Order: sequence, then C-alpha cells, then structure tokens
Amino acid sequence: MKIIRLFSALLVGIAAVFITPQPSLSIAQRKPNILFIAVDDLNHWVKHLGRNQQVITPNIDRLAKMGLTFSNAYCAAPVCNPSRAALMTGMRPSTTGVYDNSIDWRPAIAQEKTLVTHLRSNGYGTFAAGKIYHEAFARKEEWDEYDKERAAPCKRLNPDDGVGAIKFSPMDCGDDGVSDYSIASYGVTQLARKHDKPFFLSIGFHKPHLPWNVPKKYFDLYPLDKIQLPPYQEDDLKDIPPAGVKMARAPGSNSPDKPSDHELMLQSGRWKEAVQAYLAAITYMDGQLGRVLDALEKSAYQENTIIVFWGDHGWSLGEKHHWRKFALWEEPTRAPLIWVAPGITKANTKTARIVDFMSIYPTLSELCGLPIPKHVEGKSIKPLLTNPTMKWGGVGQTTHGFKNHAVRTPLWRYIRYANGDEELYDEVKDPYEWTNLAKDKKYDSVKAELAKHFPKTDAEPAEGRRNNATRQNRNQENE
Ligand SMILES: [Ca+2]
Repeated sequence: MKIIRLFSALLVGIAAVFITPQPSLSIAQRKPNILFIAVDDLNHWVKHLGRNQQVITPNIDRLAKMGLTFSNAYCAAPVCNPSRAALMTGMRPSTTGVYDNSIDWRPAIAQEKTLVTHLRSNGYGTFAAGKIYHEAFARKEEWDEYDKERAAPCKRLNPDDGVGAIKFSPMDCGDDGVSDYSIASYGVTQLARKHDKPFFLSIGFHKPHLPWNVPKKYFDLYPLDKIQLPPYQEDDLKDIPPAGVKMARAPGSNSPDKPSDHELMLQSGRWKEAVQAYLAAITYMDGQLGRVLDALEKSAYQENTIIVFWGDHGWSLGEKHHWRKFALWEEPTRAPLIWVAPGITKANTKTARIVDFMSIYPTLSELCGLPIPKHVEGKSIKPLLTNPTMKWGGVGQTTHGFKNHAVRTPLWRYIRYANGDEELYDEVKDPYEWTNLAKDKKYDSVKAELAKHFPKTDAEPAEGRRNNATRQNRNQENE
C-alpha cells in the first residue's frame, strides 16, 4: 500500500514537472525593466539636495534613498526641446543643430537613433504617458502604447493669475484636476499588469512647469509669511558681459525700454508668491511620483527594474535678475538625477561627481546589455553607479543657442558666448556665482584648460524651424 502511494506521488510529481509551463528565461537572465521618469522644469530644489531648505519632497527623497543621487547633474541644453532631444538621441545640440523650442528635431535625427527605438528593436516593450519629448515635436509612434492624458474639472481660485508670463494660482480641485494624476495612474496600471517582455515605461510629469496651477492644499503647505527668497545679489549683473545680461533679461524682454520678467516681478511685489507657487507645484508632482513608487513596491518588478529619474533642466526664480531656464548659470542648468539599478547602486548613496544628461542613453544601454550605438556622444557612468566615490574626470557641458557654451567642473563654471563674452565662477568659494572672474588674467590658464571641453563643432541651426508654432508656444505656455 505504502509503495503504491509513494509510486503515485512520484508519478504526480513527474507529471507536474512536465505540465507546469517553465518560463523561457529566469529572472536573472531576463533583461532588466526600466522605469524612466522625466520631470518638466524641476530644478535642484528637492529636499535631499539641500539647495532649498523649505521644499517638501518626501517621495523624491524616498527614491533617492533607494539608490544613488547625483547632486551635480547638468542638462545638455537649458530648454525643453533641445534638452530632451539630446538626452533621448545621445547627440548634443552642437552636433544636431537642435538649439531651441522652435526647431523640429525629428527631420534632423532619424528615428532609429533614439533611445526608445534602440530599446524597442532590442526586445523591449515601450510604454509612455505624459511629456517625454517636447510636445510640439512628439514622436509617439516609437512607443507600443502612449496614453492619452486627462484631467478632472478644476477652477482657478485667484482671479489674478500671475505676473506677466509667470502664471500661477491655487486651484479648487482634487489631485486629479491636473493631468499628472492620469499620467501617474498609467504608470500604476502598467506596473500592476503582467509583461511578456522587459518593459521601458516612460512617465513624463508636467509640473512644476508653468502654469503653477495646483490644488490649494499644496499652496497651504508653504505659508507666504515663511517663504524665503533664493539668495540674491542686487548688483549681480554689473560684472556680467552684454551677452550674459541679454540672457538674464530673456525671454521676457531684451529691450531696455520694456520690463524684463524680473522687473515685472519686482513691480508686482509678488516674488514670494511666485516662489510659493513653484514649491507647491513641486510638492504636487512629488505626490504623483509617490503613487508610482507605491505601485512598483507592490509589483512583481521591483527587484528587476532600473529607475532613472531626471529633470529636463533647471529654473531660475530671480537669481541674477533672471526667471525661467534659457541661460547658462547653475540654477537653469542643474537638475535632479537619481539612479536605482538593482545589484549595482547601493541604497541611500549620494555623489557630487559631475555628470550631464548625455550619460543616460549609454548607461541604460550598458546596464541592459545592449551595444552603445556609435552616434551616442556621452559616456556610460556605470562605473560611477558601482563606485560613486571613484576618481572621476567628468564635466557638465551645456549649450544654449548657437555657439554659446558652459562647462562645469567640481571647481569652476566657464561660459563662453558666441560673441566671445565670457564668465568664470569659482564654484567652491562662490556657489551662487556672484563674482565673474573671467577678466582676471591670473585665470587665463584655467580658462584655456576648461575651454578644451567645449564642443569641437558647432552645427548650424537645423532646418525645420516653425516660427508660427514658436510664437504660439510662447504665448500659451512660454516653454
Ligand atoms: Ca555678478
């Protein structure tokens, strides 16, 4: 009897082995998934980076604790369209000629060169919601699925909706009154479902892009009487050459007869309100990120998903009399960058090693075991992800418009404009870049050394300029 029971148990066991479908690849062999999170116009005002002490970003900080955060990461261009085109294609503005928001990057850069298509043609399922490329020039056909974003009705509570082009107001609605809610929801849905292939899930949040219209409860987190203005020097522009002053006044007004964004802000007396609104928009977005992170934690994918979190460039809120991006200083060029690579990055680590966003494409390629395409200009930072304290000679390179470049090293920022104007800042002694040293002869050799990092070629602005679209964009949202 016992022998018969044993024998049938054995038969059942053998049958189970043959009947149970075996996955073709073990978790270890399968390529890692990628959760790719882009945030529009988020500067380095996130709590754990310490530049702004007031901001409330529990979820960005939580993500930083999961992996490695870069305190000194720089965009390739301080404008949405060229920054995103460079990051997503691996080619700098000075190579492609894609310098601003008016240039359609798509005719200039073949589809097979993008990161999305590279991953897709190597077996990745590609899914997205929100803003990944600049919206006027989206290329949604690169994704297997691109969600349509939506928002519940939302009413503006302040009839005075901002200062000039800097638009903001508390809103009467819930979190779903801003489309970032639906963008996060798409991420939650994708993380909850079964995937047959490794996935590249791209989530592009719009806030804190203008207008800073988010539910009132986020404004209430930052009482106006407690708002601190960013460190600021009244006569900061006096040692800045004409090309730099022109950028400080742009895009509001380059005409001395018309007020710049900053002059309008001072006249309105609403500078603190604007800072409050930017902080509110950041904290709103942070909550949406939290929903995506919760979903990842609950999913089957946390152990095998690389996370890359990046802002497309920085933002100035009155420093150097400047507002928005569109300039080559620290505030408009520096943005958060966080990597979580299971088995590679260590939890709760931070590095001040300098990188720029050109590193994202090659690093993801390497981490996924794919070749780094020849056209990709940046270097993989996988060694830095493994050992964030290693010796590192990397620099941050930023280009704004034809032949205007900045290079950032641990010690210096050197800017050279198309007309030959220059700025040089000592980043250790002068982290807010108040004293321009470029005219001091004693730094000539420093400048010569830094200049070696400027691009070797300066491509003419690419064809495909859409002036009408540009004008419309500026009027609507001044992207
Ligand atoms: Ca100055």
